[in-house]
Amino acid sequence: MEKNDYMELFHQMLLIRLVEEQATLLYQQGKIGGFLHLYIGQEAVSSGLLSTRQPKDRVITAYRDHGVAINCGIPVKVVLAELLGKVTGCSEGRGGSMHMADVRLNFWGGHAIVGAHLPIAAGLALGDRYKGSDAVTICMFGDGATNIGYFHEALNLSKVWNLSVLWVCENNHYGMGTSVERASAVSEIRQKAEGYLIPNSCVDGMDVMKVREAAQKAIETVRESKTPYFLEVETYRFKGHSMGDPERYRTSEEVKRWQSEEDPLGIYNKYLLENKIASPEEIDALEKAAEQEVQEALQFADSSPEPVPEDLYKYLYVEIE
Ligand SMILES: Cc1ncc(C[n+]2csc(CCOP(=O)(O)OP(=O)(O)O)c2C)c(N)n1
Ligand SMILES: [Mg+2]
Repeated sequence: MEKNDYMELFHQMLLIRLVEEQATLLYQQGKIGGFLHLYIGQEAVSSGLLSTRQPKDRVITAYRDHGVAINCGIPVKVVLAELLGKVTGCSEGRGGSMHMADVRLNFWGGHAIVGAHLPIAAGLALGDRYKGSDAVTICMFGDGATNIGYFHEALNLSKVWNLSVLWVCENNHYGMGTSVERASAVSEIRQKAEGYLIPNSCVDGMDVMKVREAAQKAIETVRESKTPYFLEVETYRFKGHSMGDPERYRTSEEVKRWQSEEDPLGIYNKYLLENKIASPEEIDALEKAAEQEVQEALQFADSSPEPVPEDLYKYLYVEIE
């Protein structure tokens, strides 16, 4: 990795943190409709994972998707515009928080139904197999999704058909209000992949360098072996499941401990300094520039127009020329 690559990784994580903090304020101001699931605490997962993908590799995720969208290359101003329901958003304001997508960037969304995008990932990979492409489909989902039927159907088919899917479980220890231990018969999630003879491993998701290394290996294993692989990433969400979660299922001490000892931005900041990759001044400058970038993006999103009512029925059907 060159110095620029290290700095870009920090930049990506910072952008996600800052966008999510802005989203919190915008939601409190009533400017965001529907639900809002924040990625704060999990920045190192998608930043590390997607820093190693090739443009032909497809990405698909659940509803906690703002960070994934940014890592896939959707500009911050376009993500914020989508959150505000503006026509300049990546789904022209029709998708909102849970339905970020841009297939030109090979980002296949943002899906609200728990587990339902796993069979779609299998389908994307089946399409690539037909075309003779060596692209890998990277499918991200939560621990909760592994208790859903779709998960088992999709893993089974990926093995039966030898599909090039990297299954990535973001184990943040909780579903909507239930811990893994209470909801899942198997609390070491990666064991579920054993049931389908899919090779697997687990990595610390708070350390972006560890995620990157594990992801690089996993993606190349899938590309070369043309069979699925399962990567469990252990992480933690620092905020509630969505806005307005009373969080009765965990203690504030537990949350504070993760926030102070396991902050992915803090861990990577320390890594950059200790390995003399960046000076404190360079890190400060990067932080200031990212803040400025997000402020400008916010102005763009806020001043963008809303979709017009006449376009309400647009995109219901494919228009054939
Ligand atoms: C099929 C289905 N059942 C229930 C829900 C309600 N629901 C939304 S998120 C969620 C929990 C999912 O947890 P997990 O997969 O661990 O993802 P996380 O929120 O932790 O990222 C539930 C039950 C849903 N969206 N879809
Ligand atoms: Mg979870």
